Amino acid sequence: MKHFNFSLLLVGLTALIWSCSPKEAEQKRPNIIFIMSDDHAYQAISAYSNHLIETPNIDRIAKMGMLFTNASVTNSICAPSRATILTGKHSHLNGKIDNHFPFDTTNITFPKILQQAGYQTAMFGKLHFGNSPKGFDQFKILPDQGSYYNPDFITKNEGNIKVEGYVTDIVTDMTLDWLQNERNADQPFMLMYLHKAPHREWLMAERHMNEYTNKTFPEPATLFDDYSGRGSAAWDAEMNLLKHMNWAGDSKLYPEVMEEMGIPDISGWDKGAFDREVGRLNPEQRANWDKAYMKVNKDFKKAYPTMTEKEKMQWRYQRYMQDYLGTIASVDENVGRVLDYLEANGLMENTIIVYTSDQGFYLGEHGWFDKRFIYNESFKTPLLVAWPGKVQAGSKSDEMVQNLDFAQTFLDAAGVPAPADMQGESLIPILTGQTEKWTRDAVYYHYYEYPAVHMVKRHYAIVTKEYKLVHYYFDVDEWELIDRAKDPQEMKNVYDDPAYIEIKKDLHARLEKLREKYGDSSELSQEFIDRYLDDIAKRRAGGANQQTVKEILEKSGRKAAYEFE
Ligand code: SGN
Ligand code: CA
Repeated sequence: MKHFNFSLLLVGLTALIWSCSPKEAEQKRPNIIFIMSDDHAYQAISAYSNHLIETPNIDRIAKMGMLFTNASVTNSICAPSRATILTGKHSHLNGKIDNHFPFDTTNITFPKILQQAGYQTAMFGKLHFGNSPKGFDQFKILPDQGSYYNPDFITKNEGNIKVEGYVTDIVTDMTLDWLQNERNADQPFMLMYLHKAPHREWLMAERHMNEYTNKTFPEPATLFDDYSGRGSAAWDAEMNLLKHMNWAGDSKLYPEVMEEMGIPDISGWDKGAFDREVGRLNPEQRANWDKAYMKVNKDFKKAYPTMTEKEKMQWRYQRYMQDYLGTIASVDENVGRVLDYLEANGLMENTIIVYTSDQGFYLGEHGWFDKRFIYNESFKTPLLVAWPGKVQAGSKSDEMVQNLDFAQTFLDAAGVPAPADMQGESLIPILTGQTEKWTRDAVYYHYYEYPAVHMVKRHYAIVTKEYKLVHYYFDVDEWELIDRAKDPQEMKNVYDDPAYIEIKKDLHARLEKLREKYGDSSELSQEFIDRYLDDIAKRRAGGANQQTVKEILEKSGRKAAYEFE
């Protein structure tokens, strides 16, 4: 009912605003292109640092506009981040707390509002909601996680289709085709161009395989972290490159090579993952794939029998980076194609171009891959925004902005009022150099998907520019305090250090206030926990080890009444 009233009000308001002088107003309303990749770490964008890869095209956006060095997410995992982006609300309010439940499409989202306000809307690529997007005039999306090779798409007008080729190129072709042939020049547009890459299992385009499988990358300083300075959450997580990464599915060993070398299947879906992805290639594509990866396998067979544990870790890191960064090479090229199109067609002038990721990612820091944790590499996310004429070229901001802020930013840019219950803040003041209007000094974080794949414990936190105060809960009750300035690599929990008594007190009080402000509470979390436990029973915890899940549930005093195989 609340939503219905709001929509009516909105239609009325926008009609009022745009009826005065439609022509003039239409010209002013900016187009919006929201480019998002999946799991793209800021460490792998050269506008942030070029120690791993050059991304000249993504960097063009920062050169034309603003680079955010302190952008973060509210819940570092795929579908919840996307839900927060669309709704401008924290997970506990939009209901999408983890990857498991489908998104509640009755939520008010900024695309729905912009569509009602006269924007032409389209989405291409990965959504990962378990249902189709609402508020879009056109969409072609990948089902669930999607595939890298010869991917399937769910489309608004053509049903389900399979397209031959490489996913990053195809999603871009669809985007360019829409810009060229479907875009209505009389309307402003809001386009979501959403890459699957560089998501696991990191499969690159044929044209990059030879180059990237032969590259060597610098190791992060914390590759051999033993987690001794922190609590049980870091210890218990299953994200270690050596211990938890699949040898076939991730590192691209042929299943028969694994067998020959006596390497066991770690996750239970290792060889299946290899077949699922590589098995999609047609014979010609497969022959090209083999050209690069047979060499990788041959070299490995020679080296493996005498490798130390340390060398195995190093090998896995190199393999990981080769494939992960190889997928980013295609993302960068394709972002370049879209920017070139905008330039060639006079669309740069009045278009907001955003490049971001659904969250950050560990590239071997702390010995990890994946995300979920509040430690910097996955809490922070890349954010580059261009808006020629409005945002100063080559500018930078270290303000604590979040994915929570996109909805209100876009509505603000379009001159459309945002619903009062959206929880972000418009970034327009920062983008246009009026930073004195930006007052946020802390952000709130809450991660829920546990017990589940990668076993990162539930936690909520307050983050300021100086500190992180984190509470791990569910089957533990542990607090962590990180001094961000003194310990940028986040190796030491100083919660029990007497030097931090006052700081701790202050942060606890501020955390409580933030939880109140955003309407999060233990009671609400309990409701979600119960819902989640039901889900575990049904879905077998999304790849997590069932024995571990059972033990965790028992240990935390929660029912063991569920059936486990
Ligand atoms: C899959 C991946 C996980 C990943 C989740 C969530 N395993 O389960 O490593 O954390 O997706 O990723 S895989 O072997 O199937 O790739 S998310 O980006 O969708 O949140
Ligand atoms: Ca993701």
